[in-house]
Formats: sequence, structure tokens, C-alpha cells
Amino acid sequence: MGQLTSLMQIMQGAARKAGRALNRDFGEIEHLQVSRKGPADFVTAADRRSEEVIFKELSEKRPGYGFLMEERGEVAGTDKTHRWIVDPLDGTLNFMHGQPHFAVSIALERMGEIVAGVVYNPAVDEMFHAEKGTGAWLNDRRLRVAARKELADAVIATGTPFYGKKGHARFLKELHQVMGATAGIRRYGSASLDLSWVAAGRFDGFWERDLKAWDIAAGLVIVREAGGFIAEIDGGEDVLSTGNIVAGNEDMLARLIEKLDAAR
Ligand code: 2AM
Ligand code: CA
Ligand code: CA
Ligand code: CA
Repeated sequence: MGQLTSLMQIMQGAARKAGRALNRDFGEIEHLQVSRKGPADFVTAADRRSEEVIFKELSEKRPGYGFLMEERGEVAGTDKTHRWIVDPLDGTLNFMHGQPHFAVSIALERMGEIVAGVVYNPAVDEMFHAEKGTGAWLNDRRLRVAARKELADAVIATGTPFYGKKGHARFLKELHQVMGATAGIRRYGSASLDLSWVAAGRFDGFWERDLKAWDIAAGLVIVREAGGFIAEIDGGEDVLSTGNIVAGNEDMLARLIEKLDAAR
């Protein structure tokens, strides 16, 4: 990999700084303040601190850009063409349970298109990153999606709906279709890392419904730049707005969609 562009330096700098704050809180999770946004939808002081760090850092480096952030929501900028889409802690439940599988996710949207993304897991110091047109990377290693073509050889990631989230019955139908045809299913609990792991070839595919733009915006460009494909599960146009996402290489994507269609 050559020199990082100034945009990548800014995005990775913000992600690392937030990651250091998360690592400090991860070391003291027993003292962490926790509240709920839904029956099983938790938010902690670590989510807010991480978001604060990212907001401050990106506002300083690119004054005027707007934000869409999980905890503070939409923050309008004076520059209407650029917006950061941020999940300050993706995998809060893992974090709260001492599981080192969580991430900071930052994407840049330019005129409605995602042009850059970073997904950083500070517990293992893995920085997944991509800018449109220049490939996807894990730290300084170039990424390529897995080449497996058959579901029978594949490890597929998903996200199960939880207490208070809709879609349990539909998910079970989809799971029934997919799990009977694959080598293995995984549910690790961080959508941004699920997509990054597809880009890295650790998963052959991934599907989940009802995600938010901040869960998937950065992962989307990372998967595409690794040669992977993204689709909206029901054939809708805009995966960022519906949050119904399926990912994989071209063949795996087609096979997964076939199974998900059969679940209807
Ligand atoms: P979060 O940690 O940023 O809230 C997909 O499973 C997404 O749902 C996760 O990336 C996670 O993002 C969010 N989520 C919220 N509550 C959850 C729960 N109880 N179990 C799993 N995921 C949850
Ligand atoms: Ca959350
Ligand atoms: Ca999330
Ligand atoms: Ca989050």
C-alpha cells in the first residue's frame, strides 16, 4: 500500500482515537454506566464517549461536513455535499460482556454516495479501510473476498433479531433455508465487522434485516472494494435506507438470495 490519502489519515485517526477510549472503558466495564433504548437495546457511557471523540475530531479536520451518528442522530452541516455516517461502537452487547469483537465504523458520503469507509476493532487493532476505486485493506494488507462458489463450502454470517426487535418468524424461515445448505452459520453481533470479514474472506457471505445506515455504510465500500457484491434482500434499490442487506462474491450472493427468496 502506498501513502494513505489525507482523507484516510483523518478517518483512521478519528477511529484510532475513539478506539483508545473504547479500550480504556473495555478494561473497566464493571464500572460502565448502562441504559436502554429498547428492551434489549443497550447504550453505555463508552458509546457516547467514543461518539464525542469522533465528532470532535472530524468537525475539527473537516469543518462544515454534516453527520449521521447513532447516538446524536442527524447533525446538519454547512457543506451539503458531505456527510459522515458514524457508529461509535458497533457491538455494544459484546463490549458489555467482555467480548473483544466490536468496532468503530466511519463512512464518508459525498453527494449521496459512500466514497470511503473505515471499520476499526481496537481490541485486536484491526483497521479495515477502503476508498472508492483504490481497493480494500486490513491494516496494510490488500483484501479480496473469498472465492468459494457453493453454499455447501461456505461459512455465512447473519444477525438474529433479539428481544424487542421485529422479524423473528421471518428470520427463522430464512435461517432454515440457509443453514440446511451451508457448512456453517455464525452470529457475532457486529454488522460492520461482519461486512469487513466478508471483505477479508473470513465469511463467504452475510445477510441481515433492519440494519441502520451507520451499521453498514463503511462496510459497504469495504466489501465492494474487495471485489464483493452487496444487494438489498428484497430487490429494493437502496440498501442504506431499508437496511436489508446481503453480501458475498457474485456467485455466493446469487445463491444466498435464492435461499432467502425461498423463505418467503
Ligand atoms: P450496536 O451494537 O451498534 O447497537 C445488528 O445485529 C446490529 O444491531 C448490531 O450491529 C448492533 O449494533 C445492534 N444491536 C442493538 N441491540 C442488539 C442486541 N441486543 N443484540 C444484537 N445486536 C444488537
Ligand atoms: Ca446501539
Ligand atoms: Ca451498530
Ligand atoms: Ca452502536
